[in-house]
Amino acid sequence: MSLLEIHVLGSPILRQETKPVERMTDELRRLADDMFETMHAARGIGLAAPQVGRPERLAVVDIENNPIVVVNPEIILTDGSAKGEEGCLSIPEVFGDVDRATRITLRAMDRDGKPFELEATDLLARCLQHEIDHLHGKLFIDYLSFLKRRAALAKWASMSKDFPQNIRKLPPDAIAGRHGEEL
Ligand code: K1U
Ligand code: ZN
Repeated sequence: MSLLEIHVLGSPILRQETKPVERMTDELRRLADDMFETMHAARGIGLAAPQVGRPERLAVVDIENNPIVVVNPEIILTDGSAKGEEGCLSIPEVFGDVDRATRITLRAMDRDGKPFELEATDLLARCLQHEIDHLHGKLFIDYLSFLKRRAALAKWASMSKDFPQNIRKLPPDAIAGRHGEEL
């Protein structure tokens, strides 16, 4: 497996619509594996293909040791709503509260291309909505009020120079187990 580079705010691919996956291939399964490794190394709970510079409609999430690959995900039901804090591996150290559905049902393909439906609540539902937004070029800062978005962008402006070409390279020693322990 390999650590992938993460595209950060300012990289055009983060604002592009993704392309539906027609058929799962070994190459896309390898991409999903590399995305899990990158997400764990960055201490994240989700990662979408555009964040690693790929145009496919594919994302991974892992909360409490429950790794899930979603390919061409579609939310078919939502219920409830709650505000909760979000971060983004493509906008490091910027956080904001976002209103999201507290329960969702989604339809997707798994890493073998098999269709499935998943009901998710709370943090898993929030994370899946965040990842599906990435697949449509949307970022959590788009939901912030004018003032909070301006503050978030000001914080980002002070940090973006640390990411030449809008690329975040994780140090090789960032590779760690799922709970942060060194291997
Ligand atoms: O897609 C991403 O950028 C990953 C992002 C997913 C996410 C986090 C929080 C709420 C919704 C979606 C992250 O993993 S950010 C880092 C993180 O682990 C985290 C940050 C804030 C709250 C909880 C977790
Ligand atoms: Zn994100």
